Amino acid sequence: MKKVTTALAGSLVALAASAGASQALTLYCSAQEEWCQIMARSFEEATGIDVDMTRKSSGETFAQVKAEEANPKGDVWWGGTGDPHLQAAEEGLTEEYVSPMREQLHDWSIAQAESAGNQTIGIYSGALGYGYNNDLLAANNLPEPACWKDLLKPEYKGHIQMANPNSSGTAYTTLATMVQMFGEEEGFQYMKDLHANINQYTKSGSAPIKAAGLGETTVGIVFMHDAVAQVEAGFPITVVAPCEGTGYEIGSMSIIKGARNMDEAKQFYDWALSAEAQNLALEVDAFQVPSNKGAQTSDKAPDLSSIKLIDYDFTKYGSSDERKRLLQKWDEEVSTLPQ
Ligand code: S7P
Repeated sequence: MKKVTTALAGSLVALAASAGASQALTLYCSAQEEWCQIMARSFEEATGIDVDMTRKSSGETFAQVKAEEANPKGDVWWGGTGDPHLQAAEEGLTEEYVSPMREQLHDWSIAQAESAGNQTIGIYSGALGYGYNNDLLAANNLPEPACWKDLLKPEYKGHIQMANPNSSGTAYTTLATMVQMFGEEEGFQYMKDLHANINQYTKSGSAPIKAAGLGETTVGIVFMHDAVAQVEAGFPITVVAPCEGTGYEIGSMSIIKGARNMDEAKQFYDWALSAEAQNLALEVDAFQVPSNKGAQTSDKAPDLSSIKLIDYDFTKYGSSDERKRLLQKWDEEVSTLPQ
């Protein structure tokens, strides 16, 4: 594996050198900032190609790619939940590409690509859950929550934070998970009852657990790996895999249709699928499960095989009509309710 990835990096450097010094790549990144930074800088080092990286949440990046459709400015969209990548594929915003690295990937990553005409691919996976601040929970005499439905108890009023599902892939995954787990009517009732306990809808999906770490909210609804990152950073957080079961993401990558730097985009894409590139996650405490079979999963990463995962329907909930419909319904029926 090492030989393959070293050879890959070598040929990327040679390609970059032969094409002159003015190469550049515009990268839209929707994973956590530190991971985005190390990916950008390491690709620059491996290839000599300058990377102009912007970090935005998944829903925000989708909106930007859509807004730039007639005049694309980005080359690659790396990271973020798979649903908006699938929507982008369906709306013709991303480019079909079959990477030679594909044989190194897990089936779930390839399935994501095949379901979208090879216009996206899975780069990592992670389960949804929540985390709570142990000190705040004790100080407020709150019971330890263990299930999704625990979060609806009136004593949690003002203690729970989550992101806005329009901007955040994490929060859209939460909404789609409730609809799949409880059915549409009960799922929306869940979101309405939860709304009564929410203190703030943030823009970014991981912000609620960072706030919990700092003692600004008791509970943050996030991907479990983002809660583990706070534990590793030394904050008094307990990570919860909800008792009813939970949804999960296939974090994805897509090449933007009409990319100005298509060769560089494909080089980044191939490199980002290598075990070497995916192992960079370990250097920045990113605890997702990588899609390259040879990449390492941190021993601190939530063990997906021991979590009750629902059979998340990525095709349906990543479809343009369904994502738009659910977001509009949440805007009209949930976000407008008094708290
Ligand atoms: O922080 C990592 C992560 O949870 O963030 C991505 C997320 O979609 C981006 O944040 P938003 O929720 O704000 O969109 C996930 O893909 C990733 O695992």
